[in-house]
Amino acid sequence: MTATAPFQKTPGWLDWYAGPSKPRFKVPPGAVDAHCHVFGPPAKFPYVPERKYTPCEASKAQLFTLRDHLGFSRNVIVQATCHGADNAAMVDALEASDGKARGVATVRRDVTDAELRALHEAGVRGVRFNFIRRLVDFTPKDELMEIAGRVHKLGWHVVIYFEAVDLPELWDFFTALPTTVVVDHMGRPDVSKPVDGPEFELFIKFMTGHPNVWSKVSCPERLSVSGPPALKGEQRPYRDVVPFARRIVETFPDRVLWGTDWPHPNLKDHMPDDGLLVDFIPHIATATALQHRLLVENPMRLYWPELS
Ligand code: 0GY
Repeated sequence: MTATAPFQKTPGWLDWYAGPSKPRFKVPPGAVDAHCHVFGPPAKFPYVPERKYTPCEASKAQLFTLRDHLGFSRNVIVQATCHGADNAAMVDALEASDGKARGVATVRRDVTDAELRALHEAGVRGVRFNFIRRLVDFTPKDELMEIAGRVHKLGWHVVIYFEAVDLPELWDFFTALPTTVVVDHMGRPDVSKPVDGPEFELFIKFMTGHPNVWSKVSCPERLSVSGPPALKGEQRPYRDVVPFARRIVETFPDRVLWGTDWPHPNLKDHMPDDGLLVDFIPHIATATALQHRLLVENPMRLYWPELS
């Protein structure tokens, strides 16, 4: 039995796409992939027992190779639930990045101030609160609010991941957070519903009424019902997601981020070509100035303010 045998990946899980195409869209110099992960290697960084899935390995070296291939300059590495509150694999990647990666951690109430300072030193600038039931067990909101108060003092932000149907129930908690709040994947709208229907209007109201709320306009491959283009040359990849992402980019141009979500955990039907995901960007940020804010100015302001 090998050291990694207890970490057989979840049945049905697709491996990440090994030969991504070169994007046709050239990202601006200094672009940041603001949502991606590293997994393992499990022999060194084991997955936590409470995880809901076991991923395939996705190393820091593979992430940095993808960054260069796609034309990006920097990464924001987000702690994934399979590593729980053990941030070691993410921190290891930050430390190997030569300052080109920042991180978003998961911490529990018992994290010490010294541990938070060490995470900051490594490049962590936020914590993630996950409300997706298939990914995590419930954490009491008072514990999360206490963590938010502590990381606020370090100048960090809170990343929230939830499904659109749960926004009404989570509204009071989200709007009480003292930090900048970054929403993963546009709050996972149901894109088969109208872009001006009540569900997405509530998300727009959330961002409009709360200038501390940002959104990642990421993960068309997760949200799309129409799916990827049949052919690489198709002009409108993930076309049903475009109106949703475009509306957010155009309404809140200074509060949007974009990321690949590599290595795309939990995808079972279709694994995106990351080059094609980059080609999605000009469909949602059509003007050069919007692309620059989305890919460079906004992430730099949030993650590398000392350089922006
Ligand atoms: C994502 C999305 C997912 C997984 C995680 O931390 C995670 O395990 O975020 C998902 O399954 O939707 O952003 O990577």
